[in-house]
Amino acid sequence: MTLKLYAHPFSSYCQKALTALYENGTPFELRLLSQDNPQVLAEFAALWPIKRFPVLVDGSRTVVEATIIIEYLGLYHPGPKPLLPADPRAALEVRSMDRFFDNYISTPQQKIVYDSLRPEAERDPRAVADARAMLDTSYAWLNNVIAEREWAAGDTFSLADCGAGPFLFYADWTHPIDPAFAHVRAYRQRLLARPSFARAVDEARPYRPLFPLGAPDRD
Ligand SMILES: N[C@@H](CCC(=O)N[C@@H](CS)C(=O)NCC(=O)O)C(=O)O
Repeated sequence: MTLKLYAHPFSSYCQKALTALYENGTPFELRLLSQDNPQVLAEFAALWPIKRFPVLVDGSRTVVEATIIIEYLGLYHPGPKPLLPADPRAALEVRSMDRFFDNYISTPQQKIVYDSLRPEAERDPRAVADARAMLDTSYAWLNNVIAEREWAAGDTFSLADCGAGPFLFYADWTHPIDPAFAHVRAYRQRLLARPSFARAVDEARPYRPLFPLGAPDRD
């Protein structure tokens, strides 16, 4: 039974799941979420009324949330490169870093972008300022942590790096990482050089004009 991923290549959370799939060479069918594919959109809405993507379908099973999709793949469709350590104590550090990237890099980054899409009168400058402050705090914290590590949780590329790639990618476009955070910038470059994430970035290139704040001419 072919795995189906309901996703869009330009979406950061989809790139998180795609990086895991590419990392392990896991075969799947992309169900592209696009206004040009009303049938796919209808299937997606029926599968997950919350309508956040990606969503993975494995036979009769629907799996939501990028982190859970990656954990699910490791359990039911393992490949050559496990993205969570077998040792539960080591896995805790990976999960902790995964939560950091979701909650304190991606969430404030998305808040800034979604705010920019609202009509002027409905924007929330205070929330945007708070989100920018959170990103600065997160960059500073990460700069210390990643100074000692090649990957988010140590020497091995993991679940946490699958999210770190797209989230730092778009966070830097949204709220540039100050050159003072040299370790974060170097880590972002290591992620961009990782073939699995580089493939996701390349597949999303045609969609760059869609970036609401304007995509910079780099990366
Ligand atoms: N908690 C979800 C978040 C997924 C998410 O926010 N996806 C974005 C695309 S990157 C989305 O669905 N946006 C559509 C919307 O907000 O309506 C996960 O971890 O998968």
